[in-house]
Amino acid sequence: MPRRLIELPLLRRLKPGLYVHDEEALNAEPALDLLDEAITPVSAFFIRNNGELPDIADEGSWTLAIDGEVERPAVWTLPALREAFETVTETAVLECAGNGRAQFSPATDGLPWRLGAVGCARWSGVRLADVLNHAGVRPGAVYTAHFAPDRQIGKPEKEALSRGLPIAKALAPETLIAFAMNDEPLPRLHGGPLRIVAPGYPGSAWQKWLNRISLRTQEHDGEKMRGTDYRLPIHALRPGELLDPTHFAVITDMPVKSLITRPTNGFIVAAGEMVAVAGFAWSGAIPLAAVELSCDGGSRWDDIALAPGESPFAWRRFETRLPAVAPGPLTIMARARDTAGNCQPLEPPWNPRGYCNNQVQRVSGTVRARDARGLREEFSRGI
Ligand SMILES: Nc1nc2c(c(=O)[nH]1)N[C@H]1C(S)=C(S)[C@@H](COP(=O)(O)O)O[C@H]1N2
Ligand SMILES: [Mo]
Repeated sequence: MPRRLIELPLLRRLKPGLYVHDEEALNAEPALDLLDEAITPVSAFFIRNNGELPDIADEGSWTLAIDGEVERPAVWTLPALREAFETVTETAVLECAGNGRAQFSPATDGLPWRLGAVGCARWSGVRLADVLNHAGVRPGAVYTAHFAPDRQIGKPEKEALSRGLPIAKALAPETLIAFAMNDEPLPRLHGGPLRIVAPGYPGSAWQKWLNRISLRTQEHDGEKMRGTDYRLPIHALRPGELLDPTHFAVITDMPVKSLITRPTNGFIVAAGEMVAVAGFAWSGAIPLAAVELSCDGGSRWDDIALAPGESPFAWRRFETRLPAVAPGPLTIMARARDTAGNCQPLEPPWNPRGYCNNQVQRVSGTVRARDARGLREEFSRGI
């Protein structure tokens, strides 16, 4: 067995409050109240690995090779890369395409993520475009291919993941080769020393432990780029329908979505009190337009103010207080909409691998009656 980058007890110390789905590859997501901050701290950020964590003994000898359809192939050391290009910082949401998969019915293959495989961080690095332009992009280049040393569990000859980007996204100003997260050196668990940051694209496109970029004349067909992996059916499929992988397309821009981070499921509030409701909304390429809340199961939706985002790819905060009127169950729902009119659906958009579930989230709690005893206690406490 290769030495593991970190063992479970250390992960629990580094990231307390994360639910660990899978101890072998270390896949873990936070409870939603840990996400109640504009910038997700590293300690609460989910981790997703398709294989074994690579054992990176010596960061000093790390190199990044640029080859394929370029005029001048290059090999960069970390200091040379940082010296040659401008460092930029982009605040952006990173969300796993499988976030919310557990809510699909019938269930699909894949890690049963709840709603926590998402976070918003400050990513610093160099623009991928600057590095590619320095190498000279040949006219035939249409796609990037990204490589990393991690391997599938128990299969040292098989790459864990090798994905890429359409050349337009690779050359877009927001796309980075990042070496820092929240103003700290990029942690190994999050792909340090170097990772791709592709704002608005699914997490799978954010290659960690990046050591080679190759420009290609066709869509990259590396590990987890083919078949139904990180791909959606072009036409809606019903559960059980026969799958033809040629009718699937690579997931690019993520759909509009929102997350209520406060209160959490199981909340209890006394009748007549106010419930503090807060969360975030975000989208992929199409800008966010609005967020609405409903407290009556979706009959009535009320617009709620959205704070400005730190950048176009950051999530945006909403915060309000709702009166808990009648005793009984209370369900709060949030629904985001983008400027093209796309809206979060009430039912999950089913697909065979359970990707891109942006269904409206339901947070349920109880409004307690203010009984005589409660009132007496409040009286004795002088409230
Ligand atoms: N080398 C490598 N990069 C990878 C992966 C991986 O398994 N290996 N997983 C991808 C997936 S599916 C996601 S969602 C994100 C998760 O990033 P995080 O672990 O920093 O949260 O990393 C992506 N980059
Ligand atoms: Mo992912």
